[in-house]
Order: sequence, then structure tokens, then C-alpha cells
Amino acid sequence: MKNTAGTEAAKRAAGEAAAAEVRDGDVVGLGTGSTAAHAIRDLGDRVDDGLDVEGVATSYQSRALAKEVGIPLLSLSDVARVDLAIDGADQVALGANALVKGGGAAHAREKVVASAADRFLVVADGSKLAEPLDYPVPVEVLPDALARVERAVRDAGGDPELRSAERKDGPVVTDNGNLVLDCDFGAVGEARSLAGTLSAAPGVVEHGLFVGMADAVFVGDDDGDATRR
Ligand code: ABF
Repeated sequence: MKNTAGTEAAKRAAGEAAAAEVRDGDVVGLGTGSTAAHAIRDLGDRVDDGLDVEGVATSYQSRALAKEVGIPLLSLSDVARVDLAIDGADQVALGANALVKGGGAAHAREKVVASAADRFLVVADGSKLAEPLDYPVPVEVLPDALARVERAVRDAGGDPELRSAERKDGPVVTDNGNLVLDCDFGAVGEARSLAGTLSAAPGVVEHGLFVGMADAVFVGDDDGDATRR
């Protein structure tokens, strides 16, 4: 389930503004989604011009794009820290420094990469801003724990819906072989508290609430400008 309202000009502005923060010698976390893709392509152009960076992909999709544009890659399993990570979001609450991520079902790896980064830069078009968050929270679940986690989500006040694949019958399966529940909690006033509740439920691999993790948010607009927030 993806938030698709933003324009390409706004996404490009945000992605390229964040990519401009990358310096020679950096290890860079490469996010997933159409906004982060602009940052990856921009970095690929700079690698062609001699920029010396190594990337750490957050998903199959971002690994494929990084290879296509010529960014050398390190394996996440070999990397304990990265200099900066650039990634998109489905919704951003600037005041609470809280994000909903996981529309691309890659939030487990995205959270590992973001937490390993000295600086985590979020890229988003203005349509993603919301106070408070109210976008359904993706929760990656061990398949055998599905019913148990559905119940835990309901107990926490949410309405879980199993994400289904758009192009074939059956559920979405993540890069890690798990399922995704999109969990509607309505307006999320206490994102940190909800994040803790979800993390504590056995069978939850990772959820898409990123609280207190962003060091900067680059917000793109339809005129092709980006503001650092
Ligand atoms: C990833 O891609 C996800 O965490 C988020 O769900 C999504 C954003 O995609 P887009 O930039 O295409 O809206 O960053």
C-alpha cells in the first residue's frame, strides 16, 4: 500500500537535495521507492563523474537500480555503520519526528540501515506531511504468527489488513519471506508508545513507525524546489 499523491518534480527535488549531501568516501544507505530513486540516479551520475562512494541497498529494488547506475555496493550483512542513509516515507510528522514507512514492504531492512547511519536523511514531497500521523502502519509478520499478530494489533486499537499482491493472487511476500499487515490506527497521537507496543508483540519482525530517527527531512515541492526541515 503506497502513498502516491506527490508529483515527480517534487520527488526529484527532494531526492536530489539529499543526494547533494553525499561526499567522497561515504558509505551511503540507498532507500526504496520513487523519491529515493531520484537520489540513487543522481549519485550514479556523480559516480560517472568520479565520486567515490559505496552503497548499501535497502531492498531488491534499490540494489537493482544502484547496479544499473553503477554505484558499487556493500552487503548489509557486512556493514555495521554507514555515513548517511537517504530514504523515502509514506507519511512524515515533522513535529513528532515520526514517519510511517513500509509501503514498499522494505521497512525492516530500511530500519536497520537507518539505525546504522550517522545521518538519516528522509526525502518526501509535500503531500506526505501530516500532523499527527494517520497512515496505516505496515507490520512485517512471520507467516506462522499472522493470527496472533492480528489479535495483538486489534488489542492495540488497530484494524489489520493483510497486504495482497497487485499482479497475482495471494499476499505480498517481503524480501525476507514474510507477510505484511497494513494496520489502521486512525490518528496516531503517541507514535513512540505505539511503536513500542508493536515491537513487543511476538511474531512482529518489524513495523513501519520510525520515531526519533530522522536527522533531516528534505521536502520537495511542485516547482522543483526542496526545503530542509
Ligand atoms: C520506501 O518507499 C518506503 O518506506 C516508503 O513506504 C516508500 C516511499 O515511496 P515513494 O517515495 O515512492 O512514495 O521509502
